[in-house]
Amino acid sequence: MDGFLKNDPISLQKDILYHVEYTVARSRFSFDDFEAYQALAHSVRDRLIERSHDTQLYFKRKDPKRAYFLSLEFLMGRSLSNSVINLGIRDQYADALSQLGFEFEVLAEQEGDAALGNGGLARLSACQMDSMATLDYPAWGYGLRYQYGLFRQVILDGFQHEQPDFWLNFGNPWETERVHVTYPVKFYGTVEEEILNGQKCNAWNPGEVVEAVAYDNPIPGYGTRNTITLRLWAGKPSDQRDMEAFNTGDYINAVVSRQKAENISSVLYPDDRSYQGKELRLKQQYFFVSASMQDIIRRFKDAHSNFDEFPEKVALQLNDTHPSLAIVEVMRVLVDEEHLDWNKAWDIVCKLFSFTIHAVIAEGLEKIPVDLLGSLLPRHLQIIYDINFNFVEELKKRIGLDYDRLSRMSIVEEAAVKSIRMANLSVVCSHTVNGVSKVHSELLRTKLFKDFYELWPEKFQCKTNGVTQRRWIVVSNPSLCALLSKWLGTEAWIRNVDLLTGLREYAEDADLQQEWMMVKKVNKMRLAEYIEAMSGVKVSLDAMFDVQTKRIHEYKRQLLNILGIIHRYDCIKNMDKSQRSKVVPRVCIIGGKAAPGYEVAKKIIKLCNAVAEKINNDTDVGDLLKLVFIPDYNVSLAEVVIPGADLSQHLSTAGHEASGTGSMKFLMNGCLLLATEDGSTVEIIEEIGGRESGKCYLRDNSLRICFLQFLFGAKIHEVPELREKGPAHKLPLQCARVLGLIRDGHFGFEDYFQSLCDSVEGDDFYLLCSDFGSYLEAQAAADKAFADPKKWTQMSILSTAGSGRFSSDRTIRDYAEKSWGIEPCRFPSEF
Ligand code: 26V
Repeated sequence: MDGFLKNDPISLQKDILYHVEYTVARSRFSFDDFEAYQALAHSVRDRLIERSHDTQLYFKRKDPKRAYFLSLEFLMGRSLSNSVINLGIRDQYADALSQLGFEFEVLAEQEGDAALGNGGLARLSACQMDSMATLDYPAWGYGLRYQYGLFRQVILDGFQHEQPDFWLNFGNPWETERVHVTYPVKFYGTVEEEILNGQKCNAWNPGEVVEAVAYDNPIPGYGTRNTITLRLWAGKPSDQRDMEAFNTGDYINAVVSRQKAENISSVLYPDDRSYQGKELRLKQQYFFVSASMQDIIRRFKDAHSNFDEFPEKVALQLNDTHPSLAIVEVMRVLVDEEHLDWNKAWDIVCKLFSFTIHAVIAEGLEKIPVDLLGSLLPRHLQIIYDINFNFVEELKKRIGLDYDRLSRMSIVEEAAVKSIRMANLSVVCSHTVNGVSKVHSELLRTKLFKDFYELWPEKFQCKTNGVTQRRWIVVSNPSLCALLSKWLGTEAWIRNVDLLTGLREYAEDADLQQEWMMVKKVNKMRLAEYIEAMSGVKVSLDAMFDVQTKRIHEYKRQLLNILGIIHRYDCIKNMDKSQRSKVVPRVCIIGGKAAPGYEVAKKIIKLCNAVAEKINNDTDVGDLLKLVFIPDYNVSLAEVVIPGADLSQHLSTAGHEASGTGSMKFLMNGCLLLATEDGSTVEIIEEIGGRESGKCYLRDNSLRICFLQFLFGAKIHEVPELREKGPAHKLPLQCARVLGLIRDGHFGFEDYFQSLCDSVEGDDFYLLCSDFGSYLEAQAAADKAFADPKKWTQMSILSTAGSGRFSSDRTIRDYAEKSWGIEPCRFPSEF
């Protein structure tokens, strides 16, 4: 049976007005844009709830093996457009609204972002949820409902300031609080041995209990009725503890403790560089893991009584090590609460987990000090020691008494601060270990987890990341979406992205090229309007829009981009009139947040703003060069920026970017990439042609020299040697001149910027110096290519045409088939 709700414009109008009157509690005769958005969102939510009920009941009936995606971070962005598009009722809503005097797009702009994550890893989780729903997989997402998501970035006088993200202040129409889905989560206390039915067992007497309450967020699939759930946990005080405090007469403290419990899920940690052994962060991890495991085990027990079947019904996906306490928690529940024999429990645990790692360097791997873990989770520490003991004993049998290797592989690190290596724990206990691109997976096998790879080669897999074309084309670039469907003669590419390759045969078609250019222009106009409204800077639509947007990190080398821009500026300043007439005009756009404690990254932001100030006010330069820093870059801004870009930059020092997913979004939107051969760009080159690639879909041979990307810089294997050689001999003249300009105060704040210059002229760890020359060459090649609009457009078409491999649909199918062992379970309906 289909749902109760009808989707014709009249029914939709009635629903919206109903929600204006009774949910938003405004008069249906007088409400503003925000209130209209709220009512609209509630009307969409009704439809999502209906579908999610149908999906859950269907899953319950079929009882397939389910996958649970555990992640501390989800960068969902906005939900409205994505939901109505996936439900297939966007146009009906637009009609309904226009009859009420509202414009859909205007209302969509009222929504704030759900920014419960930092960067790549978190947006990847969101893309993957969309693919799991669309491909009808019986899957759940689990995470934390932070009260404050990623901080808002405000730029004052060119400096980054952080402000809290009060995203829940105006309510969140997408979530449903499940007051009856709550679980107690225990912390601290002691462990005592007890005898139960003649058996020795361990009893954990906690010192604190916090209640986890579920908030469900529906994730609709596209072209299917299936709507899966992202369940996020929030902390609330446990009744149990309050009662005790109340009984002892400590009423005030009992009430104050309410606040303390909510603290657990109050704020997202905004630093994605290193683990600082903070107790609150560990508490968040366990809180989320414990609630999720209780929920998953309860669902299993509803239909099954024998834990032998657990791995046949449950697949658990660890998104990096952040949720890896889940391994220990399942062991604890099976042994201490379900009273399974240790070996039996261990057999079960080893069949459950698949682990994906997003880090590249050993320093990026999470370690938890034993003292901290032992005080917060005393029983878990014991279990980890036991797992490690068994593992090391087994290892000795396999490799003998190679103590160096044994200590490298041990889960426990015996260093100045004794710690638990969460990555080693995850590798030992998971049946698959995934890298996020080919080069990253190779790096895991040969460097980061070499010892483990030699022991268990079969565990290691590659699951190259992908992004969802629903969000990154259909939602964010409706003009391109329409154009693609028209030329491919079908909308089927939205579910089957491989069909995009069909565009290749029209890449030289003059009509397509014309329409393609128009689409790009419309998107550039939208971006230009945003830039002017935000910064007052007017940009020319004829200029090449050159974008680098991502978190600010030294390894991502935004500094290289800025040095290149200063070089370009300097060149223009030194040209005569006739030379200037030949310059290809550029609008350089940089955006991204620096972790609040990351001083170098904050300096880079200030430098960018200082250089922008100088260039944008220089009348000699005019439209030939503009530089814009976009503050508070987030998912919804990305939806404006990416479709409007001609060129996008991915400049990581080779070997430092595990994958990179931004490049895939730009590629889908027909942008050309200027990139190092790192992470996923290596595969993008393989797929759509480039330097040294056999594949090249350009039929005009003279174009072979143009390629589809502009690649530059040291390759991964060259990096160690270049670092060894040091920078002194390789400081190119142009680089020295640019650094000189900064040091001499051309952009002000010279004292503040000295250390940035020192880092390049000093040890140059990130190889800005050595890559500078080839970076400028790649930039020159991009200028040359842009000067020929037909060729550029052809390359742009081929970029979109070749982007299918980088859809998260492919990634998720890979996970389902090779890691999770699950199959689609589609609700039987004409959605
Ligand atoms: C680390 C930490 C450490 C301290 C506590 C907070 C926190 C939060 C997140 C992280 C890990 C960030 C890792 C990350 O985002 N990696 C990126 O993952 C992308 C998806 O696989 C990949 O494309 C990027 O190359 C990789 O940098």
